[in-house]
Amino acid sequence: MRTVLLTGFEPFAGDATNPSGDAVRLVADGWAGPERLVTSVLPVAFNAARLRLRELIVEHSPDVIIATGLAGGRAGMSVERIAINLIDARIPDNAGDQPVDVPAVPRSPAAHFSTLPVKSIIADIAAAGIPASVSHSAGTFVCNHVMYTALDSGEPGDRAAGFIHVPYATGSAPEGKPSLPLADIARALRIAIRTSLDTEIDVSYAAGSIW
Ligand code: PCA
Repeated sequence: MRTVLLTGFEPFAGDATNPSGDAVRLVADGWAGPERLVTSVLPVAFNAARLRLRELIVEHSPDVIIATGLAGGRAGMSVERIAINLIDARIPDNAGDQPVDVPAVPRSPAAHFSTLPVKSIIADIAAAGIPASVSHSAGTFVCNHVMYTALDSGEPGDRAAGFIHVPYATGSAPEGKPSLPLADIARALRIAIRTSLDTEIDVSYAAGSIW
């Protein structure tokens, strides 16, 4: 039986909630298989998140890893294409660490591309009426670090791994910030899981940006 690992994050930066962790809990509650779904809400801390993710990978040998986090201010589901080997934390993480200008993993490649079917996921989420787009930067904070860790762990070809940033959830978004209902964020993640399991070769269509 194939195993999917889906992660979200706990709240950070003084927020009361994190829609990524909340949506992951919703997906876990409603999961009916047939694949095995393992979920985890990770700490927003560089070292602890990396350690926890690596433990989960060793324990469960997932075939698909979809890590998620909040990108407050983005308007829809934002499927990340690339993780870079760089930490430049603008704020301290939840453990009080604020590394600046250091590699995520010393002596590892400068970057890793997502091995999820990024464009198929975006097309399928959009077809369900939920806004989704490709992103070419997961930032330089804990989300990028977790995406890099997921892609830097294990032999390439073993599994599909990547990251999806979610917007604020309606009701907990700061004034004037874009949001989606939490139920739609969870629905989009369910679609991303199914598409990742079912797609062998990603579709190709123009979805890049000029700047
Ligand atoms: N978003 C942050 C870290 C945790 C989260 O949900 C990020 O984008 O790095």
